[in-house]
Amino acid sequence: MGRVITVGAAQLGAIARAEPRAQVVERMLALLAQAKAHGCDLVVFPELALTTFFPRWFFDKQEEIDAFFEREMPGPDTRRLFDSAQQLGIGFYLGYAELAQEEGRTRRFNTSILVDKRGRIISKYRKIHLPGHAEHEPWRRFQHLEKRYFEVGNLGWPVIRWAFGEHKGLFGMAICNDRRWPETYRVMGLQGVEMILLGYNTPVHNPPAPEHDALSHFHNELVMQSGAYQNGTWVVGVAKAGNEEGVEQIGNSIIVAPSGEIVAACTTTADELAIARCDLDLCDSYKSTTFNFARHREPEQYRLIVERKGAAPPPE
Ligand code: CDT
Repeated sequence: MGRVITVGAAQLGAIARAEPRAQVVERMLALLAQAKAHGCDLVVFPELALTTFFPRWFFDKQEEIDAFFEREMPGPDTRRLFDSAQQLGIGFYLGYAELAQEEGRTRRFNTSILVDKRGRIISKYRKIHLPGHAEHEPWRRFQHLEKRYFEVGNLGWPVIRWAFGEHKGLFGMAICNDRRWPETYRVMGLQGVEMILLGYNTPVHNPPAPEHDALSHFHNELVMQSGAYQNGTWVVGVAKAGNEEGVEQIGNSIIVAPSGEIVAACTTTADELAIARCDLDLCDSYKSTTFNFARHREPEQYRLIVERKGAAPPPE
């Protein structure tokens, strides 16, 4: 039988700057209901799912920036998502901009949460790999100011044991640019992760390296497929897609098995649900053989190489 969790990759199409959160939540509720009708235990929404991808603009007024942030979760507009999750008995991953009061100051993070089938937040992650730049760069067709608007996440990559039904599994989270870095998967792989949930907003055009544009789908699949395989874990990657305020964003939301194979994918750049029955027991076939970390990793060698800042000199 295995430990099967049915997962919905709930891709969102473009969100206009003027679109109110309540309307976006309405779109998400429709996807939640659709997911429930197909027997999903868990739905994964994108990064910064409640608003347009605001780091594409330079704002100099803090109140303009803060209008895109959530001060509480659930808040007045998002409460319905939590209520619906509880009524339907379905969990969800949600990415949002978090404004927190911590250490006696206001802090801003690019955050995701995992909410269980009773509508309770059971895990939180704050994005570590913030891409882009911190200063206004007017030469770009659009900005990518994540380094200006967010702090680097300070929660590590927690992996939690979640009983999603009659079975339990080990779940972790990552956000967008994190997926391009092997450390993201490996830090969770070392904690035994069995499913990584990951939302993203990826423009087709990368202003500093337009020569990569034609490879944006290839790179998207490459990193998630290799991260899944090399750590024997499922990866659920979900996009905010389509032409958002003149910026084309990739869709290409995928569910990847521990074999590295894509088992479900969205085919549009609109609101769309891709569903897969994911057996967490499949992880073991990789974790206990090719990627048996205890048997085959050589952390002492890695440490020596890093300390030496390179390979050993050739023997005399
Ligand atoms: N949101 C986010 O992290 N986007 C980045 C764009 C980088 S351009 C290659 C991403 O990695 O998709």
